[in-house]
Amino acid sequence: MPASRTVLLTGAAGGLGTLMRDLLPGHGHELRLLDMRPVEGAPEAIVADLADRDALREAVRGVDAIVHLAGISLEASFDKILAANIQGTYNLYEAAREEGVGRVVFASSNHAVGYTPRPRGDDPLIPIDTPRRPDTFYGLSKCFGEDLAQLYWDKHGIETVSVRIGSCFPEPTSVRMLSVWMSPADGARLFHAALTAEGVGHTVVHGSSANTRLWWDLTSARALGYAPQDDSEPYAEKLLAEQGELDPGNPAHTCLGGPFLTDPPIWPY
Ligand code: NAI
Ligand code: 15L
Repeated sequence: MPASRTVLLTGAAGGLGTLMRDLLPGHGHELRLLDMRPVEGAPEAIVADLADRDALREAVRGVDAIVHLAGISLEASFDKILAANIQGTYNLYEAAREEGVGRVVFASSNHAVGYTPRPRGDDPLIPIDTPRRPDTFYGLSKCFGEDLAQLYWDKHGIETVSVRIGSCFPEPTSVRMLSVWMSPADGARLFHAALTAEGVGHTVVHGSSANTRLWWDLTSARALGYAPQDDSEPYAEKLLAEQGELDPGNPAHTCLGGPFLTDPPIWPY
């Protein structure tokens, strides 16, 4: 696949969308923006809900690929998750199919497998084929998105890289995040690799930096050409001094999904 030219970025007004709006053009991608909210500083952005199938069809027309970030990004009621993340992602794939878009990068999440115990000591890293163990309706919607991607590859030939993102923020803010943090610059590197690698079919990858305290295996991401440059370790001393080591007696500290395991979430995570 040639370096992609025009990419539709959904969720462009959100936290990750704002970071990627700045960073992806540096990798040679020209962005078309979409969100249900206006995108600050981008009056040309398409303001549309994922429920609006006509607007989605128009939005994807002529793009080479889609980076799909839009949706509810935390736990919510099943009805809300159903509308935005499940029906909305289906609507977007249908628009892609109707308009002949060949590649999607889907923002999946660690919460698709959030009940997976975190490795301790000499335990092996969590493999990419670890069984699904969603920790929320939110995580369940990411499982759906990954399966939808597989269906649209097998049945319609639309390729997807599903990125199970750890925590992509400017800095890690918790001891857990030392293990799952993806720096914004590495996020852009990974999305770029996912947009341009050849023959991905449907590939699932873990999305994080090359953290010293990594919990999961990055092999399938590296196979796309992703070469992470960052490590959360410089933040470790300060975060450990503030929050202490992870506590095996705290459910939010025992599994990959951290605070999403508890209701309400345990802070910090
Ligand atoms: P965010 O909540 O900041 O942004 C999501 C954006 O989607 C918002 O701007 C919102 O207006 C838009 N949106 C929500 N429902 C919509 C709808 N029905 N139609 C159109 N737009 C809609 O979330 P963030 O952090 O930017 O995450 C982006 C994506 O990456 C999400 O899908 C999230 O689940 C996923 N993700 C993010 C992680 C992170 O560390 N930031 C970790 C794992 C996954
Ligand atoms: C996610 O999936 C969320 O969208 C994000 O806001 C963070 O909570 C992240 O996971 C995380 O696990 O830290």
